Amino acid sequence: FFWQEGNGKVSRVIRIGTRKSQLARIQTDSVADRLKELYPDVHLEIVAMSTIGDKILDTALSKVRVDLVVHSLKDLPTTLPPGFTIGAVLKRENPHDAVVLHPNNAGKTLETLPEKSVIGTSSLRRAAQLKKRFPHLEFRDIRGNLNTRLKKLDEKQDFAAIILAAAGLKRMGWENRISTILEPEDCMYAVGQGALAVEVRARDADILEMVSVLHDPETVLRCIAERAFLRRLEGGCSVPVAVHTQVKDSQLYLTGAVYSLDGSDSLKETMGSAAQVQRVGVTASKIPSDAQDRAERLGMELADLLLSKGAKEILTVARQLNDSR
Ligand code: DPM
Repeated sequence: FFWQEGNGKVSRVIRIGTRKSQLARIQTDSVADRLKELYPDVHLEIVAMSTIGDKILDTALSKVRVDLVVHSLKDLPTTLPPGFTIGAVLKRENPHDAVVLHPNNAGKTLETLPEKSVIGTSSLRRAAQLKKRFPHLEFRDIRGNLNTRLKKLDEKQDFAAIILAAAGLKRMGWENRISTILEPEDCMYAVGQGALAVEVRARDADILEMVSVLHDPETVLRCIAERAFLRRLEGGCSVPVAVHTQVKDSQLYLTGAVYSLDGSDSLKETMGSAAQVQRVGVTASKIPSDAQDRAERLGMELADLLLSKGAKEILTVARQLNDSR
């Protein structure tokens, strides 16, 4: 796959797959821009795919139609299909969730919204935590991409507010719609939230080497611990599991929690580890491997602690109730 410039110079063509939503395009463009800066001689081609879904994107990768795909890390399963790996995890945006109010409620907070106000979210994780914390509110599903959700909020009277990841809002240029960023005491975030991941074929050594410079070491270690925690709990991307990670004085701290659907039942613990296999699908050869091992072990040990206290039962019930809705 080579490209001949007008001047006769031949450069390699790298094909980047993206979904068609505005957020997917913005995320893909931001990674493409970084790669262009780093490798001015490489010719990048962005291939928009109408078929939605991570599985289809993996198919696109496996059929050699594209060399890499940019994802929100939180949408990637903790075990990738064989042959694929996460070649880069970029510096995390603000990982917290944000409240976006209906224009009629300007100035309000979740606390001061009237009794029975309806909050839109399809995230079991957000609903479970916020139901417990703000029992006067009601929670209903809201679906569609970010553009659709904002429209549903603003143009109808169905929702008093919706909850979205601050990172997605920022990337869309809608930071001004954020009324409150939720503190971890109110709502902890999803595993990998706010970080972008570059998925590549594990055997494409050149591509792996090329994208690996995009890795942000602190984000990588935090996300390895978070993903190891989720994988050990056997949680998919739609279970009421939440995390919070921090690097302080070279120590990595992981707080993890599981919730029943209404948040009445929950388990939450924190563990620390010195911050420094295929680790939950991430390949980062320039980040010390013992640091990655320790991050992975931290995630697994925290999950084992919660499992010993009954996390499995809470998640099994939550899953069954959710499936029967
Ligand atoms: C996953 C969840 C949601 C997305 C579940 C969760 C939110 C679904 C909803 C796994 N993926 O967070 O508990 O609100 O009904 C998604 C968003 C982003 C990536 C949008 C968002 C952008 C932020 C990022 C959807 N995936 O969460 O507001 O890059 O982390």
